[in-house]
Amino acid sequence: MITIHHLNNSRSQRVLWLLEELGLPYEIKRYQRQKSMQAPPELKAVHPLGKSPVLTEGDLTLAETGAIVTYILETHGAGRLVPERGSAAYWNYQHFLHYAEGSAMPPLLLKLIFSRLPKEAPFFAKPILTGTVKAVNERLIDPQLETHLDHWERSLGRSGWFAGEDFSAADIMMSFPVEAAGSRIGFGQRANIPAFLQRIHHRPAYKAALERGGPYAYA
Ligand SMILES: N[C@@H](CCC(=O)N[C@@H](CS)C(=O)NCC(=O)O)C(=O)O
Repeated sequence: MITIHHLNNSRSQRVLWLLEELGLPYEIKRYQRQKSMQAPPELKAVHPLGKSPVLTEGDLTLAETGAIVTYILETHGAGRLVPERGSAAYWNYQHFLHYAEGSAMPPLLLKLIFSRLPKEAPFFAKPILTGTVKAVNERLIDPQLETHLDHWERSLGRSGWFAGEDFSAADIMMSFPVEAAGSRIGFGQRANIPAFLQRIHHRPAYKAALERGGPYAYA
């Protein structure tokens, strides 16, 4: 039996969604974020990184969403949610599978960390930090994020999905950066990205995963 070590309100939601799309049985072991938003120490007993998601099945303990998604698809997917191997869509799919955590999330994480800095600083440091954060946002983070959003908008313009003509696991992987960008910076005038979000939110498996996983707020 597949077990997902699931931190509330986290990336782990994508794995539950994939399992629901595939109709596979699984169990959830739940962990609650601490006040600091960090995972509780019990997760380190499951995997040394102490992050979620982690999948366990038999003797296997696997961390990192992209690896977990690939494992589930290769061992239990029966070819579903992956474009035809070797096709152009397949390589686009591979791009988004790796890109979601490898390239899209880092600037979004920077944006989140920098936005919290002035709020958490002592009062005398707030003005300096506010100015520094504004400069870093304007010169570094925001232009990078605009480039990422343009890439998503253009890619979704082809079929409404990130890779090929059909919904695939690349869309599940990309959902987290897309949701995070929506709550941190918005999509500007772009239409394809919010339309993608609407489409995924209507999928029965997405809703079923939310019911099992709990509220999800993309903070
Ligand atoms: N790239 C990793 C990121 C894992 C990760 O940072 N997970 C977050 C949940 S969104 C976490 O466990 N945060 C709690 C913490 O860092 O203590 C993946 O996709 O699995």
